[in-house]
Amino acid sequence: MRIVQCAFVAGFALAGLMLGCGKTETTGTAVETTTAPEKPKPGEMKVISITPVPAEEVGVARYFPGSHPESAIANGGFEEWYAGADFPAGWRAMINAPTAEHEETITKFGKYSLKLTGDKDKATHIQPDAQPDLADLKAKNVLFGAWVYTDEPEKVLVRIIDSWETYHDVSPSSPGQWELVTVRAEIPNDSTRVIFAIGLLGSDPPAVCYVDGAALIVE
Ligand SMILES: [Ca+2]
Repeated sequence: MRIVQCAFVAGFALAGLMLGCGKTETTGTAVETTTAPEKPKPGEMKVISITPVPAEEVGVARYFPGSHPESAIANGGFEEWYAGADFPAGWRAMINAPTAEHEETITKFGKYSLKLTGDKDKATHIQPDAQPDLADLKAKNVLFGAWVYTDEPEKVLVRIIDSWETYHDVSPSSPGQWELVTVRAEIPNDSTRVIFAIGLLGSDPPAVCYVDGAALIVE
């Protein structure tokens, strides 16, 4: 399990010029930073906890039964699919699209899960098509996650991206079994952007994962 944070200076982000990259390691549910804490930048998000299993120990598993009534995103159970296109309703690609297919055999809840196949050259992501307005997320804690099944856990990322394009990531820790993976973070009052995404790192052959029971809880 790891969390990698890459800070981009906003003015140079479009040019893809990375001016600073710090690495933060975690050993449990709490984030441990190897460098002295710096003064938060405007809009910088604070990660409260990340959870591969045992999610039950931190009391979040109840939010991920496949379709929690408090979830702020639609079709987290991937039971609904766009007609004529093999892509789950309520979700869309973020920049580079993984291949999305409905899966009937390896499922956690209901009839279907989401099978994602990545790309051999680049990272691919999906994100909810609709989420709460930013104003409704400010000064709140958010909990985003999903059940994930993969043989290549290090290549699967559940992430929240903040105003500085800092990626707050968590990967599953166990291959070949369903695992609940979540990120909980505090959205600052001066946030300008929050993105929730599930991604696959580029690899050859492309990585494959199955996703079910995704939810976004605004606490
Ligand atoms: Ca399902």
